[in-house]
Amino acid sequence: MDRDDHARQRPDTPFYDHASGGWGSVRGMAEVLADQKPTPGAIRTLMRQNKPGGHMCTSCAWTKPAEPHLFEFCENGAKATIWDLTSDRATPEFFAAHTVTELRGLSDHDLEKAGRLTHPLRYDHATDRYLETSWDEAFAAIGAELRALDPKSTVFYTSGRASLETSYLFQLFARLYGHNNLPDSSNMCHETTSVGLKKVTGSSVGTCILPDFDQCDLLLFFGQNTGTNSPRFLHKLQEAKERGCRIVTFNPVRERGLVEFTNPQRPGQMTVREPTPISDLYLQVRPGGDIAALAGIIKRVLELEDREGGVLDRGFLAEHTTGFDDLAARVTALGWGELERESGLLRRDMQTVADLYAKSERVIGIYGMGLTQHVRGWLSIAMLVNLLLLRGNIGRDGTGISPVRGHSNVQGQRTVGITEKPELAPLDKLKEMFGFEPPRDKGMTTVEAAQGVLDGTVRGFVSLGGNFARAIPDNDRVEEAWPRLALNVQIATKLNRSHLRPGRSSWLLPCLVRSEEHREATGPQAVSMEDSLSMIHGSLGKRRPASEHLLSEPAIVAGIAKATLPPNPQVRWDDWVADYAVIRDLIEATWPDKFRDFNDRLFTPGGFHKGNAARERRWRTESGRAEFTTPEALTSLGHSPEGEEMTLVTLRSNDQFNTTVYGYSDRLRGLEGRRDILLINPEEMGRRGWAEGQAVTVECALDDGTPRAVHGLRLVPYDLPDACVVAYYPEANPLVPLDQHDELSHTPAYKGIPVRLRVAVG
Ligand SMILES: Nc1nc2c(c(=O)[nH]1)N[C@H]1C(S)=C(S)[C@@H](COP(=O)(O)OP(=O)(O)OC[C@H]3O[C@@H](n4cnc5c(=O)[nH]c(N)nc54)[C@H](O)[C@@H]3O)O[C@H]1N2
Ligand SMILES: Nc1nc2c(c(=O)[nH]1)N[C@H]1C(S)=C(S)[C@@H](COP(=O)(O)OP(=O)(O)OC[C@H]3O[C@@H](n4cnc5c(=O)[nH]c(N)nc54)[C@H](O)[C@@H]3O)O[C@H]1N2
Ligand SMILES: [Mo]
Repeated sequence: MDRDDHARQRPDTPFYDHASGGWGSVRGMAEVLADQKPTPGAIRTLMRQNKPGGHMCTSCAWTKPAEPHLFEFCENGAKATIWDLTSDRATPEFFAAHTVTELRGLSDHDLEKAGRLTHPLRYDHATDRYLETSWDEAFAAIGAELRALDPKSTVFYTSGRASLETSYLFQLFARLYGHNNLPDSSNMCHETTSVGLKKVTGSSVGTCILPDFDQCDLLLFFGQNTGTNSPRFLHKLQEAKERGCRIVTFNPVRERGLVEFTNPQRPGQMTVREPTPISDLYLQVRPGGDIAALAGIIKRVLELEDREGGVLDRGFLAEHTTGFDDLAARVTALGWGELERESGLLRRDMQTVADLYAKSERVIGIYGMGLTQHVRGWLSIAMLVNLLLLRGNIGRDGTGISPVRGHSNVQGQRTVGITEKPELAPLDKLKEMFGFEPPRDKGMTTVEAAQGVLDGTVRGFVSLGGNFARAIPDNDRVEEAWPRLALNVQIATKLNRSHLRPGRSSWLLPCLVRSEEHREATGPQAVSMEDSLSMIHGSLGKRRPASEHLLSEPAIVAGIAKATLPPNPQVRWDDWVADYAVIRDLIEATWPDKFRDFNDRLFTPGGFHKGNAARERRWRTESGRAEFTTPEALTSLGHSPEGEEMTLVTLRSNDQFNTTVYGYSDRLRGLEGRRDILLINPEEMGRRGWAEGQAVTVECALDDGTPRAVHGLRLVPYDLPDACVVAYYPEANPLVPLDQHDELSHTPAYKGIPVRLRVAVG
């Protein structure tokens, strides 16, 4: 295979002319340091990041190894921590100086740049301002509002940062109060995994652990941007490459981190500047083309089996799987023409991957939002599982399926009962432990919660972190409807747009960040989280809090719960908040298998594994076996682009964490200075007679009676497949219809929206 063919970027489009990592990442950190002016000691705090006894990074969910590097943080992890430890403060004086209407005029970056929230705040309609309040007043008023509302008309949202301890209390509060409306950011993210992977393997999370990455000989990467979104993973990839592992990437965008990497932690490599090539083959699949690409690879593997034999793991197929014959018949009948058309790849490339796959003994499939955020995201995941199953690449050392999760504890929140699906929560156990009748009816997903805000059936919203109103599809429509809420409670660290459309009764409650000391009645407390590889870690914050008026998240959840619920001798909010070890005992009592000796094992270096049945080839599926899936469709898009229609992919830059915009440098894509841009292939641009820098209007091409447009995006020629354009999230979210989502899990189809472009007038 000719690496040059695939690893070289089109020279006539912008790109970052260096490897990821390297000096550029050091500069990236320096820029945020200059912007945020962190409080003294912040660098010392960074040195404790992701180390046993220290705090766990609030950025991505990539695992924290048992033997950490001296600097076990990356450019983006450092940015996240420095962002938390800024010396800027959004004080009551700041809010006195600005009406909420004025604040709505600020960008996402400038809102958070106002600094850490310092006091509990209440929205005052008369002055259109947030005013200082006391915790007692806030809890009492919120409790009274919640008691007056029908519990089923309220939503308790979580963003995937809150600890296992906080999350446990939050889900218990929701159920004691009377609903399962517990959507979380996962509903916009890896819910496709929770539902799709569970359907076919019986396990809702990935099967790999860290040592698997030391043994595999082939890694297949689908739609996960490691260099930006989980940069510490690049160290493992570099090691894997150095011992001869092959890496093949499927991604419409040439992401620098998967092309080559200079390790900023290896001084030698920094000075001689010889990057490690990462992908042996970089395949620019069409958005939504993964199903067809995988079908092509599987087709070729089956051809090899017919020709040479010994390719399939027949013993594994017979003992552990079901549905192989149907899959084989369907895939064999597919023509290369349609596979090339749907995937955007050449037959030759799919065959090369299949040949590599057939020769590899240990293969891992890795994926991110490029698979999950599509109408048939679940089927893309099922197709990747199909491929892995053919040669028994699940449930053996050095093999497996590895979704890379987003927020640092998003996987853990689901583990401790944050779910809108009652069948996934141990309701009988909760009933027995706390002496109440938990609600059994299905709760709302994120999409349903947003629809409920739009149609007025959702009356109260309690948000444990996050920026719901900004992160969801159709965000401008939902934002307009937001003031109709009777109650809006936002537990947050910094100001964002979800705080700026106050409902009748609106509260902004500031909390500690993870690196700060959580001092409660019995002394400083540790919290815990679960990473992408199902490892559970303790985290101890040591920094002095940004303000003496802050409370911890457990204290805030307990404060609201106590003010809302009737007394119950089995529910001892004060005792639990006084000593988080007691909450961990409750977690252990609820899930004894996963959390055995939780408190004793809290600071296990590298974390402790919660276990995974599919990893042990126990399949908790409907059939009791790993399930092959026959693809009924070859695209994960909900539409087939016709004529002038294109597919819009929305992406994160290297200078943001979700809706938190650190700055305007998307360094690893060679894009600097602005976010109001639309990436487009130069041929597409030329064909339409358009020029670089021209302003365009992007319209959603789905005709459901609701016009959706974003105006004034500047065209940037970029190395992309045909009929595909790329814009930043969350700016592009008004183009994403709420009802365009994964068929099974309802994860929004943020990566596959049909759009039309027209030249902006004026
Ligand atoms: N620094 C930083 N780190 C983060 C985050 C952040 O915003 N900033 N966010 C966190 C969160 S919550 C999450 S969920 C993760 C997200 O991390 P990722 O899963 O990497 O998510 P994205 O950056 O949205 O998109 C992933 C990739 O999918 C590709 N892609 C788009 N469509 C397709 C397709 O149809 N097929 C294929 N094969 N690829 C496609 C895109 O080009 C992009 O490279 O990162 C987490 N870590
Ligand atoms: N178009 C498009 N939309 C998307 C995506 C996409 O790829 N494209 N990705 C989706 C994905 S994967 C996700 S996960 C969602 C993200 O959705 P969310 O998780 O809801 O959003 P974030 O931007 O992570 O939330 C940022 C806010 O969290 C608060 N915060 C930060 N730290 C803490 C803390 O420690 N405690 C508390 N209480 N609050 C804190 C701050 O106030 C900050 O403003 O967005 C989704 N939306
Ligand atoms: Mo996410």
